[in-house]
Amino acid sequence: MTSALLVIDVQNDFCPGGALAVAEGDQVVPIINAMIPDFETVLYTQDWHPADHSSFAANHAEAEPFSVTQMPYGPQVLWPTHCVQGTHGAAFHPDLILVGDLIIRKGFRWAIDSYSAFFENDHKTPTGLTGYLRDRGITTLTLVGLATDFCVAYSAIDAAKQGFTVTVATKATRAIDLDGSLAKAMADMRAAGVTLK
Ligand code: VGL
Ligand code: ZN
Repeated sequence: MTSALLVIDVQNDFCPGGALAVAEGDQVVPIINAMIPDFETVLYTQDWHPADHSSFAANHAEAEPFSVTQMPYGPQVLWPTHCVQGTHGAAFHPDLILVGDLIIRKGFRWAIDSYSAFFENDHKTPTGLTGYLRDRGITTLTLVGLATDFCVAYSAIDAAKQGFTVTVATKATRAIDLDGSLAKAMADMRAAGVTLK
């Protein structure tokens, strides 16, 4: 069994004071830092949007942040502008230890959002992470980071569907919790065979 730690979106905009702040988002940083030495391989994702990204409410006439719109690939929450490429908000939390083998950026195509580290929100366009992990002989993943009910959950479910053995270390995650999204994400992860620890 070769295992890796997959650190999801621990970026300034998801921490208190950020554009899409997750309550207590920064509290995962010391917990993740303490876990890192236990893993031979550490991978990170970075939400990385162009300023005109179609997932931003500001780029839709009269749309409120946190409303839902219909995209060609299905329903999409319209978010406050966040994690714009090259900005402070898109940078990793300054205290996060970056010892990584790989940083995978996602959400950089104007027309499509990407919550999952594996597939964009059409559930079809691959990021290449599956191939990377298989090539490295990695079979087992532990996921941590932000936010539990969006990027962590989507990544965990896709990883399980791709045949990886997946654990989410919930002490090292925090949630947005939009309209019951956390309870739904927990149920969906369990149904997909993800271990919640
Ligand atoms: C995320 C909403 C929009 C996340 C990213 O990292 O969970 N959520 N973009
Ligand atoms: Zn985003």
